Amino acid sequence: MTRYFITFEGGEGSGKTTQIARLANHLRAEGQEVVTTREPGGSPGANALRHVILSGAAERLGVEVEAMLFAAARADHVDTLIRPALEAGKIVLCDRFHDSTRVYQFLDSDLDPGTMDALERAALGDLLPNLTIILDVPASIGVERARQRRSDHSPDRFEKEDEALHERRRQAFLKLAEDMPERCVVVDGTQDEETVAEEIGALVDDRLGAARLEALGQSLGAGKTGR
Ligand code: T5A
Repeated sequence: MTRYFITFEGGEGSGKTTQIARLANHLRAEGQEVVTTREPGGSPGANALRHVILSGAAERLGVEVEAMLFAAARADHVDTLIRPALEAGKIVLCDRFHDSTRVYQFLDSDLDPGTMDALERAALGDLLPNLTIILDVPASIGVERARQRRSDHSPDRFEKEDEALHERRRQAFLKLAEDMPERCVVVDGTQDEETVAEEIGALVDDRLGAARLEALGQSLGAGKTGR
């Protein structure tokens, strides 16, 4: 069993949901226990807040309150679903996580960066993803994909924002990857679904192999000192 936490990030319609489902199938076929989840949401408490946030009901309260609501939803999600699943040795795949708050709530905002750090500490404690896959697509493509998919309902709080802002968010995700190359890997989401899935499958197999070797090394080291 390999305890491992993978988050998927990127703009609207970048293919996160599609690729999480494919990666979960790939890992289950290898015999891994996998939990898939998403934000905002993923637990009963967080799902209640998802509706408040995405309906736009909280928008008039301002970006700081929205950031707090995302953090509150995340705290519940982490405590009731993510941490227990990891402690049980499972692989958790999460559609958006704290990097989305960094990009959506803090980009272009005059919020104090200290607020962001404090909210992250409150929601995450010492938990960080082992790997973050950033699916990169130009905003024009992602917005169009999201528009086609939702044909039967109106755009949510964030989908309705203009394309230039979505493109700035894309650049902000790329900057996160540049700043944290160990954790964040950018995958070209404009490729066809199958090619993206193969690239992600190979990347994750590699990382899991390295994590298992490291865990083995640690347990052998502990065995030696215990003798
Ligand atoms: N938010 C979230 C914040 O502001 N702060 C936060 O802290 C958090 C956690 C969540 C919103 O909340 C914001 C960000 C978001 O605006 P959501 O409804 O959960 O909203 O939606 P998103 O996470 O934005 O995800 P989407 O559902 O819009 O897109 P996905 O999951 O990236 O894309 P997916 O897989 O659904 O694909 C979209 C369409 O494209 C097709 C699919 O078939 C589908 O029709 N597609 C492809 N087409 C061509 N080539 C490919 N490679 C394709 N892959 C998928």
